[in-house]
Amino acid sequence: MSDTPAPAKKTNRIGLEMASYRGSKTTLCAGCGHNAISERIIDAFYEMGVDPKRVLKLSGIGCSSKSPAYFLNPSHGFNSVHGRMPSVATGAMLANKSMLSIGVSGDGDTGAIGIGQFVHLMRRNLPLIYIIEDNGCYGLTKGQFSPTADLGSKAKNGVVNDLPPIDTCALAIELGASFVARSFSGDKKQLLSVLKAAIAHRGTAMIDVISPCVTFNDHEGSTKSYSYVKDHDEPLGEISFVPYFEDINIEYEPGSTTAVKMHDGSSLFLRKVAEDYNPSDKMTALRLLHETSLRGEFATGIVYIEPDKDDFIDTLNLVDTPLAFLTEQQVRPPKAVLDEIMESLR
Ligand SMILES: Cc1ncc(C[n+]2csc(CCOP(=O)(O)OP(=O)(O)O)c2C)c(N)n1
Ligand code: SF4
Ligand SMILES: [Mg+2]
Repeated sequence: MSDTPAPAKKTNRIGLEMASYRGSKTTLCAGCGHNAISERIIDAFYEMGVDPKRVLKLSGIGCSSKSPAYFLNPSHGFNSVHGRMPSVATGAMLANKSMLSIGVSGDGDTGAIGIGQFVHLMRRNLPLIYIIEDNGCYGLTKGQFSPTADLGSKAKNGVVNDLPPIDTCALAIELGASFVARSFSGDKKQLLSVLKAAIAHRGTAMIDVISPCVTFNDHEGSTKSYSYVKDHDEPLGEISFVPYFEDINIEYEPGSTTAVKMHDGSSLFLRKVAEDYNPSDKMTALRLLHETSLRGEFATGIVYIEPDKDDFIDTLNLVDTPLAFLTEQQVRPPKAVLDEIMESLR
């Protein structure tokens, strides 16, 4: 028997092992894009050293909305009603603004039944990482077209979609979201950088992740299959993210790189493919989304960013102490004030 001590387990900067960021075993189909996204979420929160007990996981209904069970087990979670996650997230963040919220939705959950809630979430800029696991179909109810399915896309049974898609990124930019990205579940490196930047962002970070449904939407004729997305992915450039707790030690050419200072002091470097692409310009971002979609392509990366925009909590001018921690005496007006109000109503 060897008396060599077992090697110490690897921990992150707050002393937690990767196991503290994992969730329950997935019940989704093997190969589902949603599982790869859960893996990247685990990596991003571990590498950023976020305390999972400070995290609130939210979702609606769908295969995608089951995902929060498969990451960050020690976090708080609320699996809400179909399309209604934004209102639950809003209530939760107003009650306790010290939490870091991550919501997972589907393209059906967001683009169909939940579109009304999505619209108001984006215009409020609530601090929330909002991920759409976008497979262009209702996976949980056996593959019907969702509102992000492309015009002319074919279902497994041969039916052709005759409605134009909603581009959730364009909609989010138009409505006022301050961080809008598109990625692909099969692009580990890009998705991890986008997620880390979203963790550092304060405001709504809307990430549409194309995430193929291997059971109902991965055949020829689908524009959300693994092979179609691999052939039509147009990365906007390379993303390097340096968290505030690390030294900036990356090489970049100033001429072709945009450096963005994040709310928490982290740095985001966007090495552009197209020289004229400016992710802080709304019109450029909307034009890019429109032009790539006309070519049947997906632009991936951070499409739009406005790191200093006031979020919903700032707009409401809440007291410093999270509302959930205020005492009864602090929230109830004194009797004299109530008497005065009553008197004024006579
Ligand atoms: C109020 C209500 N209407 C309809 C349903 C049925 N339903 C469950 S999941 C779903 C769509 C899921 O699609 P999506 O959000 O894209 O998630 P995916 O399963 O594709 O990940 C529907 C219509 C429901 N659960 N509740
Ligand atoms: S049905 Fe589709 S979306 Fe649902 S778990 Fe299976 S592969 Fe994923
Ligand atoms: Mg879906």
